[in-house]
Amino acid sequence: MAVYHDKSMNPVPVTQQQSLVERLMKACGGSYSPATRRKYYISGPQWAAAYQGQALFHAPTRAEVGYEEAIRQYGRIGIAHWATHDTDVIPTEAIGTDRQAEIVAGIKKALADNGVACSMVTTETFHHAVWSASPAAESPQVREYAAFRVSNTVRVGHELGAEFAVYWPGSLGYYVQGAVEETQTLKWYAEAMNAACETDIETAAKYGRPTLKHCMEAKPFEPQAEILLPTSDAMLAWIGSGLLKHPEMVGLNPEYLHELMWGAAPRAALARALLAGKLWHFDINDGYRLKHDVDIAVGLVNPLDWLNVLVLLRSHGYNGPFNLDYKPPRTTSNHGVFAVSFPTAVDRFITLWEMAGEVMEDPIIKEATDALKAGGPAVSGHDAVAIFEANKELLTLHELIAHRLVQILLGLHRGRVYSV
Ligand code: GLT
Ligand code: MN
Ligand code: MN
Repeated sequence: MAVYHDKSMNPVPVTQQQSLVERLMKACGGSYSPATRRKYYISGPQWAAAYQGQALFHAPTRAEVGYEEAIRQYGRIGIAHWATHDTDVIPTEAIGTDRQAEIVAGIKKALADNGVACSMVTTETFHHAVWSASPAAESPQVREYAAFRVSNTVRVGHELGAEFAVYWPGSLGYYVQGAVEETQTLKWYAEAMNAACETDIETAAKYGRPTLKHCMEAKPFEPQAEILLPTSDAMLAWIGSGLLKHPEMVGLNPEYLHELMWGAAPRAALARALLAGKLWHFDINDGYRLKHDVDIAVGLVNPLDWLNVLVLLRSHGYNGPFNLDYKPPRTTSNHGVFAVSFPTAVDRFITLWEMAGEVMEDPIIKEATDALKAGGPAVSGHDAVAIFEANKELLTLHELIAHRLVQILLGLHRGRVYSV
């Protein structure tokens, strides 16, 4: 019979497991203070804190976490902003009722008590059975209900002081081909966005606030098999298609992993959004190419790519939210969610942000980049071989820059040496 218990290992009593986690967290070398963390426009979604570890093939491993607890913990950690779906906090049947008003009042109190601000609201248009044929379904009743839901979310957003509204059309698509006519569905979906923007203009005037920034979030696959707006680029085309009454009110909320999932270079996708003036909100997380939406915390899989993403954003003055849209793994306990998962995600982000600043000031990278831009000596005429020869040696700098970026990531520029 197999021996499962190795006698040289001491089982860790249940009562000592949390303190072990706390001690090893300290041994990891400390953390940023809540005051430092609050300086960044970082938001914690209600659904990330509340995620219970469930999935299609996975039963939940954690207990529910309500908004009071999530907001309290975010405030304690120094995550100064909170974001939510309507139905994360308001049961579907209470949407638009007096019960909603009571819940919203409770949320306002929790935010104020914990020094947390609501940055973003989003409408759940994917989970409930009513969305089974998408929010832009053939049925006029469904579409009228979708317009009501997004408009209601806009009003809740103003009530809570949000700046952004996010839309994730993950159910806008199909499993079986032929029944859904794509151009019609995209037009109907635009009608919902138009309703949200019109409600926003009215509501903002009533509250004396600026209108919200309406941000589209793409995901290439899941939950529908085929998705009509699968990438940020597809959304830019839809925003500019002429279907929207207020295209200037609508931008993007790219998610790092959602771009990686379809095989894109997230940094290039972000660059295209920047050029279009539409990079307004950013969901930060990590994961793997061509896999499902694993929503791993920022920097745990692709820290070098993340460093490069942040160099791009820092050098273009991106000042929108960094939304921690990840899912604490189902192996992390309720205690671990707020003792390890969120603080470490925030601290990796801040470290990578700081390192991006170091990259931008690094004299080696700077000199190499300037030399590449200066190019080699002038060549007369259009002699391709001569032009190549004049620049050839400089091009080695591409690889040197990549090496230097890894050195910065590994801390070699700050004292780590090759020999041990
Ligand atoms: C859902 C999705 C996320 C989106 C949310 C916004 S919904 O949790 O997986 O990536 O950001 O509605
Ligand atoms: Mn997201
Ligand atoms: Mn995701």
